[in-house]
Order: sequence, then structure tokens, then C-alpha cells
Amino acid sequence: MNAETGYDAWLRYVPVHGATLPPTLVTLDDSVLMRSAREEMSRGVLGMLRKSLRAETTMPNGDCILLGTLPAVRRAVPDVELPETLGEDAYVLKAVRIGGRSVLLVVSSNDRGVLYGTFALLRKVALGEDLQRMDETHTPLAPIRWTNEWDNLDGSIERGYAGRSIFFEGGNVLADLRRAGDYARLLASIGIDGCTVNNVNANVRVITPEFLPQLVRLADAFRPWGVHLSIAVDFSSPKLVGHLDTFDPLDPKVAEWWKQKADEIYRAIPDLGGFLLKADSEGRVGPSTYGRTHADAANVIARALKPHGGVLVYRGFVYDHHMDWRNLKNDRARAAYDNFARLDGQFDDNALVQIKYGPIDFQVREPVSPLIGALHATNETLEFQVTQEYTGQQRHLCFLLPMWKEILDFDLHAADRPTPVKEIVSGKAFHRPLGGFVAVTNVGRDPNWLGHDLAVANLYAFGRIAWNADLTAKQIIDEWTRLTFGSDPHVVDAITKMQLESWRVYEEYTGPLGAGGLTDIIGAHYGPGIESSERNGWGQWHRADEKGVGMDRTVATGTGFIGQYTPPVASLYESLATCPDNLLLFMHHVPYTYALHSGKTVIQHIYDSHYDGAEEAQRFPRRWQTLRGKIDEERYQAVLGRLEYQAGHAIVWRDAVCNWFEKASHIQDAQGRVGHHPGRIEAESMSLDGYTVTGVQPWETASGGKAVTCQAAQCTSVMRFNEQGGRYDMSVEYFDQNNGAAHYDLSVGGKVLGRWTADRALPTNKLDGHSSTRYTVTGVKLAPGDEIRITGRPQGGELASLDYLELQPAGK
Ligand code: GCW
Repeated sequence: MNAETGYDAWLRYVPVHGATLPPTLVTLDDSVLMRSAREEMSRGVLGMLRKSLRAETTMPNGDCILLGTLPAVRRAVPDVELPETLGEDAYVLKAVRIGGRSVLLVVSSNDRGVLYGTFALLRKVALGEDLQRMDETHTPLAPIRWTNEWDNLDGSIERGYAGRSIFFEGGNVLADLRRAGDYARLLASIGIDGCTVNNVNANVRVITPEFLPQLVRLADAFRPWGVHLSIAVDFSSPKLVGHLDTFDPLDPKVAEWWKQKADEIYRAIPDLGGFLLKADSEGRVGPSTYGRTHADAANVIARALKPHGGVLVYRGFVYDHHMDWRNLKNDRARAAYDNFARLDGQFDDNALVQIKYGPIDFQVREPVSPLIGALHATNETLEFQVTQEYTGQQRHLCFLLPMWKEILDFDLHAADRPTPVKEIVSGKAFHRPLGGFVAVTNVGRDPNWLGHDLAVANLYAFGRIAWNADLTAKQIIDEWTRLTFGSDPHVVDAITKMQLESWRVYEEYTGPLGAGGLTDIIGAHYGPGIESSERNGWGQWHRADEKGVGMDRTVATGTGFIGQYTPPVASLYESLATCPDNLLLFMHHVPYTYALHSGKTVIQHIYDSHYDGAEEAQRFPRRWQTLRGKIDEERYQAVLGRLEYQAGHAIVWRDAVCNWFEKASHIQDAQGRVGHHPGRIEAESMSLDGYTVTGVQPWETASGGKAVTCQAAQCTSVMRFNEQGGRYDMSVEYFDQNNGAAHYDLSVGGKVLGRWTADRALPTNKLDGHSSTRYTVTGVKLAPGDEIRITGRPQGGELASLDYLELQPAGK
């Protein structure tokens, strides 16, 4: 099996057996997109069938594949039955017989649709589907299908977990944009038609005249794939770039400035998609500076873009991050609705409000944002996150499509008929001219785009669901797995199951019952940090104290958030009797002893779900190991490494959350697991040479709240094994900070069994829940009296710190 880097993602075009295709490829129109379609078809067929297609521009005598727009195909093959019209980007795939010839048709209203159809036909070949009876029409659910990339011009990426920017470096657009072009090709293959390249926390330079030639190059790289470039802008640009004395959206000078700016940019990039704007949010300036509304702000820019066919996407993510946490009526979840609902109908037709799926911020479990159902006369886009900011940052497996499906299918009862989210945001429910789907993606320079080979499924799934939200998660992950790893039934079965379970598993060992992520809210949003959300203005409160946990968002006694839903939804959440367990703590504050619908108490559920989830995460590497030899070794090893890391970090999560809640509630785990770890030996209780004991903050992120660190060139921590002899799995819990690369050895009876360097890129330079990491050696033979020794050698600021050693009977 060839080594693979993951660069080709789902477009690998590896040989398929038994497929046949006509030998000739006819393309009827000529344009940059038609050329891409032709080249892609040739490339795909060459890879999968090992055949070179003969390229023609008129109908040959023999069998052929025919690519063209509706009018051109009608002229070439007038007898073929085709739809009268096709929506924008929609395509038909059809196998027909014309005068004894077999013809595979790919027809669309526009050339981009032909390109989409080409990718779809190649996908069918790769999946081994029958092409002979093909007759299907595919129409995208909505016109806006974009990614947002939070790339900074210096090359860093906000909340990016796969290397530096593929667009920028050192304040400029990269000289070599091949990778940007390859990304656009991936996007096109799943029907994505737009990409906002720079961070929503926008650098004003992006719309300066000096920068424009650089944007032109990016647009050029995207254009062959029908991906519209768009850019995030800063609302004070009229002042900062234009040197006006104001950026008041109602000031005619400001309107004129935006108009001139749009004209200037569109002269250089006529197919620019538009602008994206984050205003009055997290320190960004906005219309509130002048007492104006979000609609005023959106419209002044939308009007400048309108003559060019551009759109203005306005982030609905507006909230006060200096809220008084002491006031139990304050609630960040209310913010989007409170800010935007009353502006419904005031936004221009080429403006859209982009709404995150939940009212907080990309948490592992949130209810649907009530704002989505409140705007009936305003265009919307729904914002998802492919980059796993709060869901494990691509070091943990977390396939998000099952969550997205729940969101898309949720009925907001926004009218007197069913109005699932997908119908509203696509614009269908309220007959809006525009609507769509956006995913914050943040691909980077890692060869496989997203860091974790299995995380790439989230990008694929986003594109597929943005095109057709009725596809099931099972269908999509099945396709992705076959395209990415081949069709061996065991491979497909194992990977699809792990993917489909992974979100639930991640939720189980991180955030229970809708309480939120319980992660470090102020910093990296990665490892556990249970109290970080409390007693500050960010508003991600779970309000756990010694008696109970959860945010009271009821109308009756709480923040009133629930009242932002229409009555059928509001009554579901308002009543404890009907509120689903998985959102209980999002909606209600309850005592730890409160009994769930499942019959368990809240506190016992917290313990059990964390133990169950961590247990399942332990099984992921073992399940993956059954694939050895069935997929290429390179990706096999890369994924195995991540799954093993995840298994270890899931235990960090489990212990942190369980210990914290046990201490807070004073209620013990009915199963006696929490705080009792057979086989665990705290480093601080081993015999230490050079190591000194130190407290860890937050305390719950280290076993016993303590660790040992080494202030010398080398330190050791030793114990004598005194249990029953046999084979053991030995795990060392250590801290892998990002300010050094300490070395460790683990030896038994003087024999080194493991040697490693703490050089993972984890988001902290401290001992905490982000850096706590596990190293395991399996099946070690231990006899009573054996000396177990861990040697640490600090490097840089990393002091070879240790938390504990754990010995488990092998394979347990
Ligand atoms: O989720 C939060 C992130 C910020 C981000 C913000 C947003 C780009 O932590 O990093 O800023 O959301 O969506 O604007």
C-alpha cells in the first residue's frame, strides 16, 4: 500500500476495479471552470481507471462523457430529455443512448454546476456506483455555502490547529498559492462556493490599496474552482484606512467611502463574494460607537456591494463580555436575540446575519439559537465550526455531523407549520432571496489540512450537508470513509462507527447535561478548567456550587432566555418534566440530587458519563489497531498516535471533572471510583532525587492537586514494585508544555522500556489540564522488588514534570 499524507483528502482517485467509462470526453463550452471540469475528469479517470480520455469539443461517433451547460447540451443532443430549467449550480447526471451510442451526461445551468457534476460523477466511480441507469438532478439547498478562515495576515490562525496559514505569511499573501488553489479544488468538490480568507477579527490592511494586488492573486487561485473570495473587514476602516473623521454608518461621507472602496475592489476582483463583518463584539468597534443599529452598519456596506452583486455577511455573535456575573438575571445566551430580533426586516436584501448554531459559542451541546427562528424578514447564514475549537482541537476525534444534523432538523415552530432550522437558514421557510451555511474551517499547512486525518471528515460533511441537509450522517460518513480509506468492509465499518460515536463520547468525558464544555474558557478552550467560566464577565457560567449546578434560564425564575423561543419550544424547555436531560443544565439550576428522566441523580450521571466516555476513548486505539495492514501505514500510525493521546487526555478530563464535582457536592460516587485509583502512585509519594513537589492550578487538573518538577539537569523518581508479579501496562502522567521539550526515560530494573520527548504542541506553558499527557508502555513484566525509575531531563522552560505513575494488569 502506498504511503499517503492525506493531502488528497477524499479526492485520491486510486484504481477501482471493474468500472468502465466511455473513452471520449466532450466539453461543449469553454471557460476557466469548464477547463477545470475537463481536467478533473481526465485526472480522475486516469487515476481510477488508468485510462487517458480523448478530449473533444463536438460529439464523436462512439460512446462519450458529455459535459456542458443546458443550452449547449440541448444543441448538441436535441433529442435528450432534460429539465426546462435548472437552479443555479444545480446539475443533472444522466446516462442516455443516442443513436446506438452510450452517453454519460453532466449538465448544469452554469459552468460551476458542470464542475460540481463532474466531481459528483467521479465520486460515483470511486464509490463503485452503477452509472448505466443514472438519472438524477442535484440542486443545492442554498446559494451561500462558504467557509470562513480565521487566518491572520502574519500567517498565524486564530483557533487553527493544523499549522500556519495557507494564504498569508509575514503580513503578505504567500508567493506560492498552489496550496490555496488545491484547497479551492477540495471545496469545489463538495459544492462550497465561497471562502472568506482572513480572520473576522479583521486587520484593516486587508482593504488598503497596497494590499489589493495580493487579494487579486488569491482570487485568481480560487477562480478555476468557482470559489468566490471574500474578506472580513474592520468597521472603522473609513477612519483608519480612509482617514475620514468618522465611521458613522449614517454619515453620507462614510457611505460614499464604502462605495468607492467596493468599486475599487470589484474593479480588480469582479467576482468577489462580498464582505464579512464582526462588529460590536469582543472588543471590535461597531455601530454602537455612534448609537446606530446593526442594520445601519450592515446596510451601509451592503449598499456599496449591491451594484457588484456582492453580499455583506454580518456576524450575529454580539454579546457583552464584561457582564456582571453576580447578577443571576444576566445571560450571555440571550445576547444574539436581544441584539438582532427587533431589527428583523431592517436589513437590505443583499445582507445576511450569520448566526452560530447555539446561543453561546460552539459548545459540544447547546440548544439551537432562538435568533434563527426569530428573523422572518432577514437573510440568515448558519455558522458551524469545522475547526474543533471547543471539541478537542483535532487532537480528539469528534465527528460533528451528528450534532449538526440535530441542529438542522430541529423544528423551531417559527410559523404555523414545521420550520426546521435547515428550511429557515436556507431561506426557504420565509422566502428569502438569500441564505446558507458557513463553517469556520481554519485549515493549515499540515499536509492533511486539519491535523487529524479523521477530522477531515468534518470538512467533507459540512460541504455535503450545506448542499443537501437531508443526507444522513451515516450516508455521508460512509462515502467519506470509502473515498478516504478505501472500501474494505472492515475498514468502512470500523471507521464509520468510531466517527459516528465520537461526538457522544467526547461529550460524555467533557461536558455533561448541557452544562457547557467545562473547559478553560479564558484561554485555550481545550483541556478541563471547571471554574474558569465562573466569576468573570465572559458569561459561560454553569453556576456549580456546593448545592447544585446549571443556569436557570427559565421565564419563571431565571434569565428568561427560554422565552426567546416560540411557545411550543419554550414550554418544552421551561418545564423540568419535559426538558431533555442532555440540555437540563443549560436550562435549569438543579440540586445534585435531582433525578433525571433516566432515573439517575445529576451527580451520579456526571460521574458515570465521564467514566463511560473515558472508557470508550480507551477503546478507540484498540479498535483502530484492527485496521493495521488494511490502510496505508503512514496514516495508520498518524491516527493511532492521536487516538492514544486522546485516550490519555480523556482520563485527565474524567478525573478533573469528577474530582471537582465530588469536592463541590460532597457526594461520593456510588461506584466508589472517584478519587480511588487502584494502581496509581503519585509522583510526590515516590522517592525523589532532584524533583520537588509543586501545586498545580487549577487543582483538579493534577492527581492529588500536585506534581513534581525538576530544577536540575536531571531528576529521578523511583519506586519499588511490591504487588503480585505479572504483566502490566505502565502509564506515566507527565506535563507537556509548549515552552520546551523535556526528555523522559522509564526503566524497570535498570532496563529502559520507554524514552520520549515532551514535544507535542499543546496550548500552554504551565502544568494544567492542557499539558497533562500520558505515556504508556504495554505488557511489561514486573516481579516483586523491581525498581521502577522515571528520569526527567528538563529542556527550555519545561521542567520534566510528573503527575503520577499508574500500573494496570496488562490489557485491562
Ligand atoms: O469562539 C470565539 C473564539 C474567538 C473568535 C470568536 C468569534 C474570531 O474564541 O477566537 O474570534 O468566537 O467567533 O468571533
